[in-house]
Amino acid sequence: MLLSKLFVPITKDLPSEAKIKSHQLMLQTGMIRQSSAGIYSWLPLGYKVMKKIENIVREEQNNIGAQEMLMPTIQSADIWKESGRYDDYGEEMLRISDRQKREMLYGPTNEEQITEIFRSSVKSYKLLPQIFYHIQWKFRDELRPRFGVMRCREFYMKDAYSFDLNESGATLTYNKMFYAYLKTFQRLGLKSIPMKAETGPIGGDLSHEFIILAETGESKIYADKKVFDISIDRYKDEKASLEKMKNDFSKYYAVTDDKYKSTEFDKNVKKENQIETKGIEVGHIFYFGDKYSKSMNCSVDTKEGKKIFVKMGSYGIGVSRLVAAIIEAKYKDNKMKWPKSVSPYDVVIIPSINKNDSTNLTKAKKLYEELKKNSLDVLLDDIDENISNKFKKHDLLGIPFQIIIGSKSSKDLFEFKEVNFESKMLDLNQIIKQIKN
Ligand code: 5CA
Repeated sequence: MLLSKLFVPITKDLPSEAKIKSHQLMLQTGMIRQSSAGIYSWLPLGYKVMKKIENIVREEQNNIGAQEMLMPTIQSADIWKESGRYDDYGEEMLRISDRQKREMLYGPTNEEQITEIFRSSVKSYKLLPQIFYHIQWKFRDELRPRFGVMRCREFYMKDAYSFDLNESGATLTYNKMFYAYLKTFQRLGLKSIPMKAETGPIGGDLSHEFIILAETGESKIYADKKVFDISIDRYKDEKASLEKMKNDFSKYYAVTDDKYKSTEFDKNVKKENQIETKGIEVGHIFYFGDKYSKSMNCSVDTKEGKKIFVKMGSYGIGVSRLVAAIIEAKYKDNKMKWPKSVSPYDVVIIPSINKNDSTNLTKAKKLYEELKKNSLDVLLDDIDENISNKFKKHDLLGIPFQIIIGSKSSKDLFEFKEVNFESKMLDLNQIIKQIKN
C-alpha cells in the first residue's frame, strides 16, 4: 500500500479529550473517529488491526472445537423476560420498539438467544457437548463511557456459549476455554493472568477475568507475583493437562477488586511477592450451570430417559477493547510498537525524498515490489515530506519494522530498523528473513 493512497488522517496535535495514551494515539493516527458518546467509526488503519485480532481469536476458538455462527444484534424482549433478565439488566440495556410496538433490544450479550436456538433443536444427550461462538457488535448504555474504545457503548465482542450434560463435562469445556484464552492473548503479544472475579449480571459462581497489566487499567488487582512466571507452553489441550493448568494458576492468589480480602492476601502471599496494581480486563469466562436452561426450560433426555437441564457457560473477549489494550501494554517513550501478529503492515519503507532527485523513491518502489512478491504486507511512505517528520509519523504508527532509504543505503544494502533497536544494513534476503522470523 502506498501511504499517499491510504486514508490515515494523522493529526499533529494531541487530542485534548483523550485521557489515556491508547485513546490519544487511536484518534491521532486516525484509527477511529467518535460518532457520539461511546460510539466510534473504525477507519481503515484501526479496522485492519481489529480484523487481525479477530482472526487470531477465531483461530483459537476453532482450535478447541467451538463452532462459529452469527446471531443478530437486535433481539426480542420476550426471551429476556423468560430468563428474568429483562428487568434485572436495568438502564444499560438499549430498549427499542418496532412499528408493531413489539419490544426489542440491542443485545448486550446473547445467553438468552443461544439458549432459545439450542432448546428448539436439541433434545438428546447424544448431541452434547456443544460450543458455539459469534463475533458481533454489542451495545451497553454505559453510565460513563470513557477511554475511547476501552469502555464504550457499542463494542465488538467474541462471545461463546457451551452446553454440557453434567458438571464434569462443563468443567472440561471451561478448562478448554481457559486454555484457548491464554493462547489467544499470548499470540497477541500479551501476558494475561486469569483472576477470580465476580459474575455480575451474567450470573453463576465460577468465573475468571483475564487481565493484562496496565497503569491505566480500570480493574484493581491483587496477585502473587509468582503467577506471572507460569508458562502456558507446558500445557496441552488434553483433559489432565488442562486440569493441571487451572490448578497451577489456582495455587497463587490472583483476584480482582471485588473478590479481594486483605486478610487472605496477607495470609497467602509473602509481603515481597505481593503485587497490587491495575489491569485491563480483556476477557471474562463464566460457568453458571442451569441458570438459563432452567428458567428457559432447555433440557435434554439422558441415556436413562430422564430430562435434565443442560449445564451452560459463556465466554467473552473484548475484540475492539483489545486494540486499545495492546497499545496501552506496548507503547514506550511515546512510540507505538504493534506486535507482529496484529500490526497493520508487516514493514514500512521510508525513503528520504528530494524534489530534484528521485533515486531513493525509485529504489524504494523496487524494494516494495520485491517484498510484496514475498507475501509481505508492505507500506511505502511515498509522501514528499521532510524525513524527520516522517520518522515522527512512523513512531506514532508503530509498524514494527522500518526500512530507511537514504544516504546510508547502497545498491543492495538497506538500512533496516526494528522499532526500539539500533538499525543495521541488510540485503533483501536478510530483510525478508528478519521480518518473517
Ligand atoms: N456474556 C458474557 C460472556 S460472553 C459477557 O458478556 N461477559 S462480559 O460482560 O465480561 O464481557 C466480555 C468482554 O467484553 C469483557 O471482558 C471486555 O473485554 C469486553 N467489554 C465489556 N464491556 C465493554 C465495554 N463497555 N466496552 C468495551 N469492551 C467491553
